[in-house]
Amino acid sequence: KLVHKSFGERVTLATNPAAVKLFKLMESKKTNLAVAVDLVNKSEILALAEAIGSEICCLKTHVDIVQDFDQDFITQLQSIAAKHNFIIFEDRKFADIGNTVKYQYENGVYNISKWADAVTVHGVAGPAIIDGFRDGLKQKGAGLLILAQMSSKGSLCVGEYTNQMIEMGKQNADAVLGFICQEKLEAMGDNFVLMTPGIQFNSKGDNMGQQYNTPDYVIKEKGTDVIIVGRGIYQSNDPKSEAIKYRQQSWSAYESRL
Ligand code: 5FU
Repeated sequence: KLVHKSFGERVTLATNPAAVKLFKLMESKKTNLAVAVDLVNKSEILALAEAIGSEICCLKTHVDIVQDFDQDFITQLQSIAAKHNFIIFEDRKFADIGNTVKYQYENGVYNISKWADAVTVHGVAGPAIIDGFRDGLKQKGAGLLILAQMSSKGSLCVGEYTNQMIEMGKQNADAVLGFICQEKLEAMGDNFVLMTPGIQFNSKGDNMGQQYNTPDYVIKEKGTDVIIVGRGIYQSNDPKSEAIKYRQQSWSAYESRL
């Protein structure tokens, strides 16, 4: 059985600035709920962010699905994040060589490095990918989330690959905020934030490989820190009250393991 430290204790162990910020935020705001807002219109995303902002620690974006993306979208999202005190994390899943991801992170239409507090990375190209992020991360005080495991059926991020991803994080703890995973493995330690997608109360999965667990299960039984909920919240009739339910279950699961 794993022994769990509180987010407050883990603030002092974290070495990435965004990890420090997130542990502090979760401890003070008392929420470990992240919401994946996979909507395709700027106004819908901003309205949802405003509605649920008080309940969440992170808002996860897929910025490349936003049909009417513009700089004003980012400006408004950042002001909602500041008002309600949550971080913004872009689930871009970078996976190329260091030199290319540097361009993808800092340039193009989205300028992700200017506004995202965290971004996701596949380590399949090897650890040098992280060098492509260092300048951009430093300027913003941001962090990387390494994909150690995935929620989808037949995922190849398993076994020795997962172990190598944990090792990559530990070797680059200045740049790495944490892991996207389905369970806490002992090697992950206490200085990283663990985030788990594939969470829903009322469904076991979709028809495209997604697999769901409950907040209770992944936090108590699997030892994760933050749950990432998408359709379970943004497709519900009342996203705000649904977010409150996910928040309550995930926070009390966290408290019960201390
Ligand atoms: F890394 C991962 C993963 O392993 N599974 C995921 O589902 C990321 N995701 C993301 O979490 C995915 O891209 C969606 O944005 C979100 C889950 O959304 P859902 O609607 O709750 O299934």
